[in-house]
Amino acid sequence: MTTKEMNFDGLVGPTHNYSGLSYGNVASMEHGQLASNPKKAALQGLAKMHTLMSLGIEQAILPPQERPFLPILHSLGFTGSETEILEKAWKTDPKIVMACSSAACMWAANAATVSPSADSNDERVHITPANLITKFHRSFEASTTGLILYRIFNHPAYFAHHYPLPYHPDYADEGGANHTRFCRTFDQPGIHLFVYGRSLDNQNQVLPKKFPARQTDEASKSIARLHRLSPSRIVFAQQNPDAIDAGVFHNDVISVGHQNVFLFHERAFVNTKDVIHQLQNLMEAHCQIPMIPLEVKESEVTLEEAVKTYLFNSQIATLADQTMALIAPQECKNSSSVSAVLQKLIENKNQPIRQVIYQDIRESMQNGGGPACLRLRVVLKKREYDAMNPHVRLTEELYQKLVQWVEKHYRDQLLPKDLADPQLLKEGRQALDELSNLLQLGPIYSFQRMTGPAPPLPEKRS
Ligand code: SUG
Repeated sequence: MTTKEMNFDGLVGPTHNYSGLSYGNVASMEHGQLASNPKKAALQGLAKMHTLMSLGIEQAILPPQERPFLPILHSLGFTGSETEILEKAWKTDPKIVMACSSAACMWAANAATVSPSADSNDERVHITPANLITKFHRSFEASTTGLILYRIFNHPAYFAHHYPLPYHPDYADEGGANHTRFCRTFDQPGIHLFVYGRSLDNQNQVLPKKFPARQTDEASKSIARLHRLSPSRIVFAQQNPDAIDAGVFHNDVISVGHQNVFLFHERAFVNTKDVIHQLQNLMEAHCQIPMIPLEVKESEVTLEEAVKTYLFNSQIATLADQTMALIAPQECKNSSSVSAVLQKLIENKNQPIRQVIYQDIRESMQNGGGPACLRLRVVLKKREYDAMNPHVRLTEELYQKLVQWVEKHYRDQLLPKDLADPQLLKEGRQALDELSNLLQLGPIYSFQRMTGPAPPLPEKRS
C-alpha cells in the first residue's frame, strides 16, 4: 500500500436526538423536539461506511462520546446521586440536559483538523481537535476527541497532537469542515483551503446578519502555523455571509474538494472567482496539475436548495480504476434542480466523476449532517498507517459486530424528554464500555477512568 486517504466516521451514539440546539443550522432548528431513532441512525451511518468500504476506500471508526456527560453537570453545580443530578438539571432547564446528551460528536468533520505529513515541514501528521466553542453542546467534545485520536495515532515520530485552540470566540474552530486539501495524488504535497466566517482584523468585512459565523480567520491561521504548513501553499477565504444566513454554517455544506476536483456553489465565498483563481494558480505551481473547478450556479441550484439537499456535503471517492464516485444524500435524488445538475455532471466527460451513489442517512440529515459531515479525512503514508491502532479500521467482520452491537444496545425511539432517564445513562455506559473494548482503545470515558485502571498520565502531546 502507498499513501491513502482514510475516512474516519463518527459512529452515531445511543442518545442521538433532536433537541434543536444549533441556531443557524436550518435542519436542527426545524426538527427540534421530534422523535429520533438512534438505532436507525447508527445503522444508516454504518451502512454509509460499508458503501465506502465496498468501493475500496479505507474506512475507520471514531467511537461516540459518553452522553449525558455528567462531568459538565457537576461543573454546573448539580450534586447528589446521578439520578438526582439529572432530575435537578432537567428541572432547572431541560436545555442543559439536552446539551449534555447531544450525540453531535458523530459529525466527525468537526472533530479535528488533520494535515498529512507530506505537507508539514517536520514530516509528521498534525492533528488539532476543534474547540467547537460556538455551540455549548459541542464545546466539551474536544478533550475526549483528543484522547481518542491520541490512542489511535500513538507514535510521536509520525503524529503530532496539539491541544485545541484557546477557548475564546476569537479562536472559534470547527475543524475539518472548513478545511480542504487538494493534491495530484495523495502521496504528493498538496495545497490547502481554509475557510472562515469572520475575521478580527478586517473592519470592512461584511458579516452575516442572522446566523453566527462559526470559524474565525485567526483560528484557521493558527492551525496552519501549528501544522507547519508552507504559507505559500495556502488560500484563506471568507465564506459568503449570505450563505451563512441561508444555513451554510460550515463550508462543507457549500463545497467539496477531492484531489484536483472542486465542486462548489457560485455563492460559496466572498468573491468566489478570485478564490478559484488562487487555487488554480497554486495547483499549477505546486502540484503540476490543473484544478477541475465544477461550479454550480444559483440559477441551477439556489442556496436554499443546496442547504435542503446537502448536495455539496457529498463525498467524492477515487476508485481503483481512477474514476471518481460522488456519494450523495438521498435527498438530492428527490430534488429536480439537484438531479438535473448531477445528470449534467455525469454527462460532462471532462471531469472524473462517473457515478452518483445515493445514501440514506436521513436521521443525521434531520440534524444538519450529511455524508461529508460524518467523516474526518486522514491521509496516511504506509508507515503511519502501520503505526495506527488497527482495531478501529472497518472490515466486514467489524461491520457485522458493530451492527449486532447497535441492535443490542440502541433504542428505536428517543424524545428529548427521555434524556433525563437514568436508565438511558446506564444503557449508554454499558454500550460504550463494550465498544471501547471491541476497538481496543483502553479507558477513554470518564466512567471507565473512575473505576478502571489509572490512565497513563500525563498523555504526552507535542
Ligand atoms: O454542529 N448539528 C451539528 C451538525 C454538524 C454538521 N457538520 C458539518 N457540516 N461538518 C451542528 O450544528 C444538532 C443537534 C441538535 O439540534 O440536537 C447539531 O449539533
